[in-house]
Amino acid sequence: MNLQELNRINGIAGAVEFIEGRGGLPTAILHSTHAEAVVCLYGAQVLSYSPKGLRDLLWMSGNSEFQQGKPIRGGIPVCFPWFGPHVSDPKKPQHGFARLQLWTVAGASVYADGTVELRLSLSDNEETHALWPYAFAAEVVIRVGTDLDVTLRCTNTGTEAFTYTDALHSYFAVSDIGNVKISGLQGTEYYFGTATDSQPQQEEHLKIRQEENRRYIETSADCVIHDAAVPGPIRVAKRGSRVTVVWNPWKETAKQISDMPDEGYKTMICVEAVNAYGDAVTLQPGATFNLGTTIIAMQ
Ligand code: TA6
Repeated sequence: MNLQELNRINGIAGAVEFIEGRGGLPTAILHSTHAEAVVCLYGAQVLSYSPKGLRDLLWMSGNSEFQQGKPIRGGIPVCFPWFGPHVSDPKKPQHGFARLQLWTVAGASVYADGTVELRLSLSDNEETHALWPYAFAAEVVIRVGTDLDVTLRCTNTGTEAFTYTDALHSYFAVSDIGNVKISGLQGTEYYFGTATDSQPQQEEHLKIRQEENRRYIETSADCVIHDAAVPGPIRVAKRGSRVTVVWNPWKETAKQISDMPDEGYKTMICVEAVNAYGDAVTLQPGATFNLGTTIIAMQ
């Protein structure tokens, strides 16, 4: 569907507009009474979320390529149907294929309170069958209002059960990583990097002083990102997830990430709602599962 048709069928005057975005990728601009958001149809990826009068809460890499076949580095990448490397075939794309597919617009709405909703869908096709042999219907529902709410819904449309892992891999913009502390994870067990033993977080606040790739297990708690240089912390809530990942690549790893500026690690932190490790999702034929995250600017 070209942009003209997209706008004719799903556009809503003053609220939902489809444009040719960066790299020529079809992109939706969502204007609600409360906030503005930009969503790329490639990957069903939220690229930015700016509540009225506030900065963009999401981080986007200045080196992101916006090119089909490559992931977009920033915003909220959708990882599905696996999180991280594929368990048995490292040649398959990291974090699954959802962020590398062009999603279809399933609909858009404006609610009475001014919230704007965009629904994007993806179902199995030749490319997904080559990577994962199951029949599915996935939907990403993005609600832009006083908060940003994103749901990844997956239905098993086939005749056999399947198991998948997934994530809403949110990148948050921060003034400087040295100003940041994250609350909500005290006492929660986590695995650090490749460690095989977990340990509980002792501190009330997690401060990032080195490369961090922490996989917190058995937690559905909200996290709050405090930034000493920015008034109003960001609350990150989630649904349908028992794993939270906190990631910052720090200096050396950032240099090895081609689509991240060397200094990019200083202005971002990922706090991710995940189903993985002991928390994978198994769906029987006809069953549906929702993973959701809500991002709230606290003022
Ligand atoms: O969620 C953390 C993580 O899995 C890290 O291990 C790191 O690789 C990151 O995601 C980014 O992955 P990407 O494939 O987007 O480079």
